[in-house]
Amino acid sequence: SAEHASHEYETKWLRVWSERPPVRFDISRADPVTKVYNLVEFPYPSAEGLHVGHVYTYCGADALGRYLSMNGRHVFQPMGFDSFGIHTENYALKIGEHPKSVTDRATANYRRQLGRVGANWAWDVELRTDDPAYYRWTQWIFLKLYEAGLAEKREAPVIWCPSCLTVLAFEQVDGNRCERCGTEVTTKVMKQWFLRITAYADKLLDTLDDLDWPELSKRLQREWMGRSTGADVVFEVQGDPEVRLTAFTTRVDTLFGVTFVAVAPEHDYVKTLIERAANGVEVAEYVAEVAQRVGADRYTNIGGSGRPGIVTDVMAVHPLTGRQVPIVVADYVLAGYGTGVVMGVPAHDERDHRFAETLGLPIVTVVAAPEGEGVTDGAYPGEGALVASEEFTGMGSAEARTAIAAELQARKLGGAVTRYRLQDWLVSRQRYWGSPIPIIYCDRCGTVPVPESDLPVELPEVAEVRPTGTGLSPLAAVPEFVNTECPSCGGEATRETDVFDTFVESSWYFLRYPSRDHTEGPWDPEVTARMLPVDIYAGGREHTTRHHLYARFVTRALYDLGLVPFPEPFKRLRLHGLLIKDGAKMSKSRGNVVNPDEYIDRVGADSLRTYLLFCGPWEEGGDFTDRGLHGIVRFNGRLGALVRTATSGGPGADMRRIDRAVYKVGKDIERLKFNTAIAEIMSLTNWLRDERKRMTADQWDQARRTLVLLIAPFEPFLAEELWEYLGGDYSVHQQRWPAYDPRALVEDEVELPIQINGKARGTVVVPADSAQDDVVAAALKVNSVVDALGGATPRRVVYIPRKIVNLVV
Ligand code: ANZ
Ligand code: ZN
Repeated sequence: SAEHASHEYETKWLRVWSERPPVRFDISRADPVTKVYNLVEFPYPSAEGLHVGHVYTYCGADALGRYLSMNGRHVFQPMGFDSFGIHTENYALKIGEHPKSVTDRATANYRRQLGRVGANWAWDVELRTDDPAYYRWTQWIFLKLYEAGLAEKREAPVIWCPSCLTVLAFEQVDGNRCERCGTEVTTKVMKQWFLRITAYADKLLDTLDDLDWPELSKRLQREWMGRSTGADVVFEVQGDPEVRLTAFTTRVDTLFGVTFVAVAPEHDYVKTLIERAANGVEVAEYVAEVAQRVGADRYTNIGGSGRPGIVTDVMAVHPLTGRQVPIVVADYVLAGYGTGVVMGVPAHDERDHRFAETLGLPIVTVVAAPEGEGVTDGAYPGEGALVASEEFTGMGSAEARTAIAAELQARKLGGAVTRYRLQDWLVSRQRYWGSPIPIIYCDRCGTVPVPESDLPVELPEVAEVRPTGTGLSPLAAVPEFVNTECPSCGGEATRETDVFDTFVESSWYFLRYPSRDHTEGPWDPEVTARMLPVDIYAGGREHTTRHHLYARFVTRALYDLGLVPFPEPFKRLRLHGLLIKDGAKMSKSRGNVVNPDEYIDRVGADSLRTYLLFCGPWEEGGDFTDRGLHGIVRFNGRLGALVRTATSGGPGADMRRIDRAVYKVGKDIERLKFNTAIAEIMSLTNWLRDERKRMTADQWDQARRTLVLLIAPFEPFLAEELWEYLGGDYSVHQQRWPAYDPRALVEDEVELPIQINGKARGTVVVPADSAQDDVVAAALKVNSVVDALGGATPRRVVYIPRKIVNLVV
């Protein structure tokens, strides 16, 4: 078709560029001042191939990279594959193929697609996370964290995906569904490997402010980590001197209103309750019921299906009054937050109120609502003066919080604490397609890390990779893998059989790219010092509380261990907006997913790239319509034809319009406002078409070269083709970004007559829209005016913009 013929040159230039790369990044010569580490999120190679959302991210980053490169920066733009993980494995299982061969095929397809897009990837350092040469170092990093006490295996309530048959990290649950497969999750108590990200909560929170990141990312990370200052309150248990239940509260001022103590169904103490309570059987049934129950209400207690909880006859002792209150098991208490125990204050907390009302527990008001302040759902959650609170009565809430926390502290029954919503990062998975966790268990020596010289622990090639659902990974059924020798005593020992979640692999991949072939360690310290941190990272907002957070944590921990010389991995983070198709979210079920291959076949990569960046502000997203895309195809046709038009040689034109465009396009690209940059190029193109005949031959030559340079970041193929047509040196991508004359940015200048007391005394040339003060200052420097004034200062000024300035003395 005509459309097809119009972009045939793309294939030609791909070939030429691969034989003679126009811009090549030389790591050995990179210096920290001129290098730009321009990182994009690497994809996991799925069977569906590259998604247009990837292309959207990548062409924005590539346009910026090409622009910076034309401005003399050395731009490092690596690409790789996040090739381990449940996603690939689930697909492999579905089609009955081994994950390795699925991954190989998908990776090859991605590489082909990524190539067609025309981005300037540093393919010479491509990496794959399922490569033993890569995950060897993932294991190494894990062992460093283990030595530092930041990795531990412990029993805890964890989230289980009944379809993926593995545990998940808290971060991998979206609205109570598994992030990978969409199935509703349940909870289980299991022994798992955790990375202690909570130990870094303060550091990760406190350094957020200084990052050049979108405010949205900072806010979401802050909320996710959820620092909350409050108090721990210890309740002793009647008749069980061994046990102390610690509740976390942000409202210790309401302590005298406690009428029950609620524990999470997964809390350790529930086992004892089942034995001790008169209704222990009922408690056991309830716990089993909650574990089976799925749905958002389990975590938010909104809508609350099923019973809200069970009241027992086991009593807790109030730490200040000594009064007894019942211990209850309630589903609204989360096992993973705070201490998993809540002091129930039904008069002042809505959830406690609902619970007390349903189960007939007393409600005791201890904070007086100020006149006119509303009560919601029966509770008054606000602050005020304390009532019925012994010696604290009459104090305001804030004052009471300090005083009561101090009293608890003095009695060794609690005190002020800071807690976080953030939980430790669960990294073990009961699956096959991941890096083995480099740990050995020995009956005599306990938990023994695999010695560095034995890394990597390679993932064995096995035929049966199906998850077992028993809580053990398929590797547990491979005796040759499991049975080993204890590195410490040489006796019989067994290997850990769980594998790492893929987020562990992606938490450090950016450290590896510049040192990809380094074999002495995960990175070459000398190269790292020159190449990192990442200067700009482009990606999606779905990673804010997962990948971006994990990468910050791992980098920070490595920094504290002296292994990298910087605490933050990504100086600047930029997130692309959501791309929609014809006004609707793209999804397979709607059948409106834009397939980049199809579109590149039809209109070429240049038009697709340019349209993606034109259809909306990159950071906000845009609406992709085929009509809009064809507008770009037609524009490219007109632009090509215009550049190929010779001039007859006119009398000469005012060329300042071009300087202004050069300036604006550059500024817009720097701010990632690609859409307005492209709009400016379009407007310039129209102007050139109208003005061409007036230009001299030299002017026209200059003008069309400039136009071709301006499109180079967006349309690398068309720019190369037209540059060659104009007889430019190979390649357009080795050219400098055009210079502009800053004087041309000033819109028009005018020559103003200067009068003194109504008499003409000279003229001054000023920008047309100058302010009065600037005009007067300029006028007072004109020789004839200085003479005429003879040292006098004007009393009054009459300034009519663009017309006249009259000085009255
Ligand atoms: C008593 C109380 C009285 C509370 C009152 C609130 C108002 P943030 O700000 O999110 O940290 N809480 C503590 N641990 C919990 C858990 N594991 N599951 C569910 N709820 C839990 O919230 C802290 C408050 O959430 C705590 O303060 C506790 O309820 C509840 F008038 O304690 B409060
Ligand atoms: Zn041993």
